[in-house]
Amino acid sequence: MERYNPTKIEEKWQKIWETEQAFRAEENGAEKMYLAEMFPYPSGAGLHVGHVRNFSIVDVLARFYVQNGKNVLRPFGYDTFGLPAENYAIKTGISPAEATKTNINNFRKQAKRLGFYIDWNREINTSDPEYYRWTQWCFLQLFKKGLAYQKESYQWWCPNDQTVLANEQVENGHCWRCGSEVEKKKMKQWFFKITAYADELLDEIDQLDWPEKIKTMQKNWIGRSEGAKVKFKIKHLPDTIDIFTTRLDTICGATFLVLAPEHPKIPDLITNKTAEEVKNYCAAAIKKSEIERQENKEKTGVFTGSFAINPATKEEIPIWVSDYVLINYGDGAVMAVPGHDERDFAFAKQYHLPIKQVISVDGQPFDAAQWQDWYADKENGVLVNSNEFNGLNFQAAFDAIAAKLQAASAGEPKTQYRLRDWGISRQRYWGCPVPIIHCDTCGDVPVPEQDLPVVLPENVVPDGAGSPLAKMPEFYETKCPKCGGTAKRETDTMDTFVESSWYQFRYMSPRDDAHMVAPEAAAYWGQADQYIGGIEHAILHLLYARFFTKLMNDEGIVSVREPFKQLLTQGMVLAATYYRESADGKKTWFNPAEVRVQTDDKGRPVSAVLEADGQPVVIGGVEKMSKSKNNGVDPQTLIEQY
Ligand code: ANZ
Ligand code: ZN
Repeated sequence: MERYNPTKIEEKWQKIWETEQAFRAEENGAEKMYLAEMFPYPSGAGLHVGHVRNFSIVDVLARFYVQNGKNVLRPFGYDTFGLPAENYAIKTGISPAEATKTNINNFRKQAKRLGFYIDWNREINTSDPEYYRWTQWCFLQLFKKGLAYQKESYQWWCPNDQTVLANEQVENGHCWRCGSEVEKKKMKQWFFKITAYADELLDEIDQLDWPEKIKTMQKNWIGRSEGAKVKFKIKHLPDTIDIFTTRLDTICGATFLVLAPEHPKIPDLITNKTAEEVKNYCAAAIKKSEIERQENKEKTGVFTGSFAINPATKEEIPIWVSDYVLINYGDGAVMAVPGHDERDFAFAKQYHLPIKQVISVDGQPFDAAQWQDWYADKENGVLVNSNEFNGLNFQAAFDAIAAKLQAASAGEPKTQYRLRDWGISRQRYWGCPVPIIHCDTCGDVPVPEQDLPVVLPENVVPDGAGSPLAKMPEFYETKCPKCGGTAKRETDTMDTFVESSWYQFRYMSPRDDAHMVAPEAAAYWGQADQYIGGIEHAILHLLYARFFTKLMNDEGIVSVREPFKQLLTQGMVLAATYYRESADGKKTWFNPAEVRVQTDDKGRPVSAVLEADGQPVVIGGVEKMSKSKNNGVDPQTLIEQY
């Protein structure tokens, strides 16, 4: 029998598919099915088998639904802005624009060779000015509504990549991309007000046909906490320290306040006697990573020298500073209740501060010398040592205390989120320019819509030392659109996650030069019915894409409020590893393609030799494909073989 010969057969059909545009999608009124993968970053290495796996799943679905009479849209594109392209340019001296072109051509060729069901008429590339002009246009709409704004704040700074990172891009105190330990730096940055959508982003998760695990990750990321804001009057000033607490019921046990070392009111609180010690403490603490500060180690801190008044007891309580309080959460200050919060307990022990019991559970004996887990029990406790609130349970106490504080304008119920506004400024070259002009007279002036896009200069090879745009007068020197005076163009570019937050809608009308998304196309295609990609995007990308969908829906651009109806997260592609170990314990890894494996009668590997010398190699574990283990497989060889 003749063996199936893919090279002979596929070439013929791939030509026919191409000339007949067999995979072209049109808005034709038939029942639609919109399928997409998370679009790839086209690296110089070409397609990885992980890509091939991802795209193949979408391919199978596309062909399945076509056979079932659906009008299938399966587009394809490239996520081209960002640090990897810029770092590659620094290394090779080839501009990101040029490398991107080459890499896209290679990716396209490989994807065509694989014969994927793709509507090639809809190809998009996010670093194409025809694409990012709409990112800029969208930015301007957000700016008008106050949803894009600038503020000075402490930012995560990656010393290696020389750029600011979003909260979401810091993993355990390290840069998500290069792994360097991050620092805090005070800078003026652009933000998107994602927190304005926190409730909706949280509440709508349950309606999504997504893996439970990812839904939970998103919920935790948004992190809604119900509690209260309380104003503690500063004893010697006509001013207050505001705090956020989820345990308002324990307020009569608040025996001191603790401020984050970055707290803006610290200078007003220090005295001649405490100034130096407080300043030194704060300077050292600010340099530490958030993870380091939250670790359960011995607490450190300093007394500011000032006192506040507990609004519930009218007692004078000392104001301290400690690094376990974070500036980015709540009000950057806590009312410390050492009797019922374990961290406050440890702090009070360390500095001999008073510990007061205000919650009792079943009359169990309270011992201020030793922490016990029931001290933190919110469900079963009733109030003690709390004046008129004695005997109340959590909810009753919360309501009564909140009412009393509210009447005295000293506090109110408050919902706090872990989610922060999305910092989108990057002091990097290879990204979408922020379409703002700074004028000394008029302030931040939006670039007029008819002047879009603000084109990123393409012939630039960054050197890794700061933003190249900030060193290019031909880019930043401009005239104010309002008063005509000399003005300076913004040189920050946007986080690449901005581009990938809305591309799924651009696919609907990729060549429309009058709309971000053509209204008829948006109405017809709605949302992606199925979206497929890596688990590594469970939080960042998917949350941002959901946020953008809501923004675009509010602007009347799209007809839906969620971008992806169903989500499938594919796993990692794994492969066997093979190695030899030298006498000093150094391992050399061999690619599976260089190795010949002997198997038993059940097909299980028993031994392996290196093809080149016929000598044995050790069979290692099956692991995620990586350069370090040399177990990657080039899809090209598989294409040729199969
Ligand atoms: C008094 C109290 C008593 C608290 C008690 C807890 C237990 P979640 O649930 O994460 O929202 N807190 C508030 N702001 C903080 C900050 N910037 N840095 C560190 N800790 C902060 O946590 C809310 C609780 O975390 C708040 O309630 C506050 O301590 C602390 F028995 O207030 B609590
Ligand atoms: Zn002006």
